[in-house]
Amino acid sequence: MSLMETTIKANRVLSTVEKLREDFPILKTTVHGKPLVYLDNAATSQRPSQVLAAYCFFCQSHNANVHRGIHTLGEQATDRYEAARRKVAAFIGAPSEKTVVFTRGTTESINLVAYGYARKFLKPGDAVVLTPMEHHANLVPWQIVATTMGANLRFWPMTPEGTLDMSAASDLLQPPVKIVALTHVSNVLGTINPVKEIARRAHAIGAKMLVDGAQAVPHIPVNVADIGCDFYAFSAHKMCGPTGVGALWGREELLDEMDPFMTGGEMIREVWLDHATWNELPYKFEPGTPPIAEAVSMGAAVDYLNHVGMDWLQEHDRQLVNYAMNQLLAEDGVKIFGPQDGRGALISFNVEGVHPHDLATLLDRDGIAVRAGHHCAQPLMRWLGVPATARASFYLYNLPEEIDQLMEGIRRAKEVFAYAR
Ligand code: 7TS
Repeated sequence: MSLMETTIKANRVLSTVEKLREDFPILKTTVHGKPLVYLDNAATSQRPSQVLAAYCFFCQSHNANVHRGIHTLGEQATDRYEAARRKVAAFIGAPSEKTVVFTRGTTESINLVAYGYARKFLKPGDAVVLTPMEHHANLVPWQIVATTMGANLRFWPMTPEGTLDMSAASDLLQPPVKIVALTHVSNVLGTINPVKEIARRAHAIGAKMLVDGAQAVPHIPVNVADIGCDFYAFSAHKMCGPTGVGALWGREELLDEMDPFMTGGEMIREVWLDHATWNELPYKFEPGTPPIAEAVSMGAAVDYLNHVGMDWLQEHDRQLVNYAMNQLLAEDGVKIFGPQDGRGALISFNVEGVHPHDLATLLDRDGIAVRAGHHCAQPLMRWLGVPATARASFYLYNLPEEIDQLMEGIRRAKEVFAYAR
């Protein structure tokens, strides 16, 4: 591509961002008297007016419980809840909407597989393969289920730059491995894992594969059929949607064989005093009153991301991350964690002589929101040899100027701490 074409493309991306920012009322907020610079999108993203309006409209016009009432509002609520499921299913390339279960989010989706599938099918001596870069949500449920079932956990070795060492695959993926569970995109390293290749290799030994897509679905076009995995988990609140809702996609035959994780109303077909039978998919896994307005707004978030365009979003993320990466690499005393290329829309880093918590506190005074801490990945922090990192994470409304402000904030923090020493 010529320089001119590149510039035109970059300008188009920028003017689009300026327009998109108008959709996010919170971006006009000030923090400590400074305009908000929101760089904590990997923790949760902001919501556009369209998604907020969808929530309000549902509550004002169609609020009722779902799958129960013969009355008009009940039918309208059910129609909208099921329409949201169809949107979510189409967004991730799910072959059937029956295979999309609404949950409270990624954490619950993974627990559903660990308790509903693994606790039923794992046998003593079986193994579950995980990676050291997992969020606790994709580690602790497996620890508990493996202990209960007498199974073992195996961990995929990583290269020094924080990618999976693919040369270890043949040794690692051997019977008695029954489940491989890994993140699509690391919430600390930004690493994008080769999930398609790993699914193929897992299936070659008869293992099932779960992908934690919490950091992927908001940022990259995801197609579960193309990946070829067995389960895929994600949350609405990192993709312009509300908290309290997310989804699990699973292969129909596996969801059929699985036990329910939680039981009660709605997930049953028939109940006697001493036993019960289960409802059809996906209701077997949706006990009680679901997060109805939240699911409807998750559907609105999908509409919004489709309107923005996932290909555009991916390119925008790539430009922002490259811009931030180049600046951070050029800054004295900054150490970056994770691969330099081919990464997701976030960068974890530390500044020499400044604790990440102090850095985040100083940045907050300038209105800049970043996360500092272990990012719910304590084993990964040990692997990195640090107690914590700072992390800047980007989304569709972030601008290069905001990265410039981050860099200025980092420089000010360096000065404060040089002076303090
Ligand atoms: N998996 C990954 C890869 C994540 O990044 C997160 C949340 C979860 C699972 C859990 O998602 P939840 O919606 O069920 O909470 N990650 C983060 C983060 O990096 N900072 O705050 C939350």
